[in-house]
Amino acid sequence: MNAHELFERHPGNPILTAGDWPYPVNAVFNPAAAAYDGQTALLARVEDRRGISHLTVARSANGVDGWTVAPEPLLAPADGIESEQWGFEDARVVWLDELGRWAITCTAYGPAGPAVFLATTEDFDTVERHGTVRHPEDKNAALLPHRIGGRWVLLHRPKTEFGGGRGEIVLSRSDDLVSWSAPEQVLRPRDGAWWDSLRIGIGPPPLRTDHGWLLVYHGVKDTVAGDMYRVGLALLDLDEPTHVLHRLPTWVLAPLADYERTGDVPNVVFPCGLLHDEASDEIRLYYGAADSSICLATARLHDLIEALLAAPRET
Ligand code: BMA
Repeated sequence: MNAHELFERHPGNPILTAGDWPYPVNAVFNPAAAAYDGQTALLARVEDRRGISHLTVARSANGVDGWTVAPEPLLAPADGIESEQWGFEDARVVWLDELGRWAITCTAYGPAGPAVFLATTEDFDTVERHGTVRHPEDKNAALLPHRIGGRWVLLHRPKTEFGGGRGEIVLSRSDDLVSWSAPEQVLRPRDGAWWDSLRIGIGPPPLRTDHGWLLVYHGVKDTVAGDMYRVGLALLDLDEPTHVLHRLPTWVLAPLADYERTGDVPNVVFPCGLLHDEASDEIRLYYGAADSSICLATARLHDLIEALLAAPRET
């Protein structure tokens, strides 16, 4: 593997597969991550053998192995609700101090297309459903952990003819997590041959650092062999997150390992979870590989910030 990559794959990858599930499933991938109760909790996307996804919690003391997978989904499509009839996908989880709860943003998939769905939990055992917060087509959403200028901020990726048609990252603001302002542009796909030229979307909820919000995002390029999903970094202004301070030109993680190149959807690395350990400065990035398994890559936050601060604002 490339010695110059900022992220290092865990030697135990893939750390979770369909075979680890206590009931029959097709694939487990694209997990959200939370440090909860002295453990790592992952909220995995689980695709069943109909092709419909739900979200299930896996817990581990060290975040690497010894996982206990819950016997029941935390969030699964309810009978009779059309907007979620094809499942819940790709969760992001963030702790909201003000509410004393974890916010879960995920994709609810139905005939109108993918929409952004909000739920909250205190313990990853039960959820409160808050419903659709962004209508189709919209996905890849996460809240910032606290209000900015008195308002909640949701990063998301609409794809409608009225805005965001190019698959760009935007943000919307809310007083109450119910009504949302018109989307404001944050980061756009690059042009032409760039690795992130087809569309982009956030990865995990942005991490607050002294230098700005660390945004880990996925970028897609269309090739004659199909779409290629890679991972990049940007740094957003802490007080005005529409303001991009720096954006790395090169990707930081690409599908190179066999388990990323081969699977239900080849050539996909898709991160939805990030944990930072302040004592060791380790960043743990939890990602889906080839829409088939759950993997872990690690880096030092210091190295990521150093690389970003040396990068231009936009390229
Ligand atoms: C995106 C999302 C992800 C998936 C990726 C690759 O559009 O649906 O869930 O991992 O495609 O198939």
